[in-house]
Amino acid sequence: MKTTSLQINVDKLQGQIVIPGDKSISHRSIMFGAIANGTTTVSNFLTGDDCLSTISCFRKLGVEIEQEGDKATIYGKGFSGLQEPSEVLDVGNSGTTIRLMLGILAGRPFFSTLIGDQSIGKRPMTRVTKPLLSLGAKIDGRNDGEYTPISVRGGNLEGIEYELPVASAQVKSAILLAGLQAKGETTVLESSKTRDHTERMIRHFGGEIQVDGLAVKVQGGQELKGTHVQVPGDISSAAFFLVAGAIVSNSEIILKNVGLNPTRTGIIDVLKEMGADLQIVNEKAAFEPTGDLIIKTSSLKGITIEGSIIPRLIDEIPIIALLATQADGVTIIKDAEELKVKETNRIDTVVHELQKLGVKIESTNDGMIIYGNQELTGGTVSSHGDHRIGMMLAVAALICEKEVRLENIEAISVSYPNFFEHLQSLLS
Ligand code: SPQ
Repeated sequence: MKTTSLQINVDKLQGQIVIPGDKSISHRSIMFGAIANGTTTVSNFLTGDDCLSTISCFRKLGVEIEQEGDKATIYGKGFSGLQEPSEVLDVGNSGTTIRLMLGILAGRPFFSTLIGDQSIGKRPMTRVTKPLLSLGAKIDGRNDGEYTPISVRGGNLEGIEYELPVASAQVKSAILLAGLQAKGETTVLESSKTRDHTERMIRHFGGEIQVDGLAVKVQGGQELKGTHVQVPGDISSAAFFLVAGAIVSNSEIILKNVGLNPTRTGIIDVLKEMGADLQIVNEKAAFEPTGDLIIKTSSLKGITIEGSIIPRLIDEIPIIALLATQADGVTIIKDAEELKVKETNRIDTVVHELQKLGVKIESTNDGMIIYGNQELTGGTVSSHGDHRIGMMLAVAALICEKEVRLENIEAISVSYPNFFEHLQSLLS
């Protein structure tokens, strides 16, 4: 576990960053490349640890994948080309890998076992395994199937209609991936719209999917065809620099090639509602839309964030909490219980770590209350092995008065391996 002193008390951030590939889309580019027939090429693939875990799992399922830097080529042979693995599939720290793979493996007539790191071992899996069991897969795991290790013997699936008890793109995606291998039709009914990258990928790979409001339907037995995937920059990574630019004095940052899928842009809505000086330029339509973002030092006001916007910014709540410390007035975050089952309990870790820096912030059952106009002091903080907490604390340090030491800094490479290089480029 590495501990580092962070850059503090910065007087400006200036420059331009090309945001690395989207994590959710990079995972799916490998998965869809593997289950499609023919060759898939991927550009701007994210080389974060999580996406490399996805590649390693599919290689163990017999899929030939070449990857060099941000380019990947997958030689897919369809669902039936996946082979029984002779080793356990290790997803590392990646919830997306394990949950989406469960959907794929649910339809495969062979035995496989999935494991992950300590954090994965605490994340709930019955939200995925329960609907997959009703499609007909045989799945078991520790604590009645709730936790890893999880074993799957798949095959002979029948389509179902399933109402999601939680707003989760991972659960929706797992059911759709199983549904593609099931007899008949599979319908997922969402409670709130979650990120729709899986739906877009199905179409991009030549499949059909119907989306009618919160109802998503796929027919089983479709053939997907290999294609090219241009991964946009990750708005969840851009969020750290959007907030840094807004809260550090004398700043102007240009963020290039950011994914602007409307199911992910809650952070932009929040920044605008809080009064940030944010501009979107060079918007481009594609299977995943993109644009460039320009953020300048801003005067902010506190707001309440709740309801259907929450799934559109769920991964940005740690950095939004920091943003709110610099706003005029109180910010309240509600309806965000899902934060408790991420890489860490992100309500507790955000509140405790920011308190260590002298911030006045309180946790609630489903979110937090953050007081504005605060001066941050300094201290020793920890990522607790959670990449988003680590990056939020590194941005917090920029406005701290005294030394800040960050423990377990290496977690950041899960989603943003060159985060510190990019931050450094804005300081010089
Ligand atoms: O992959 P993992 O570990 O679950 O990653 C996180 C993150 O912060 O990077 C969550 F901890 O993102 C999830 C996100 O919260 C990625 C994701 C996806 O790609 O489908 C969906 C969201 O999770 P969920 O549980 O709401 O479906």
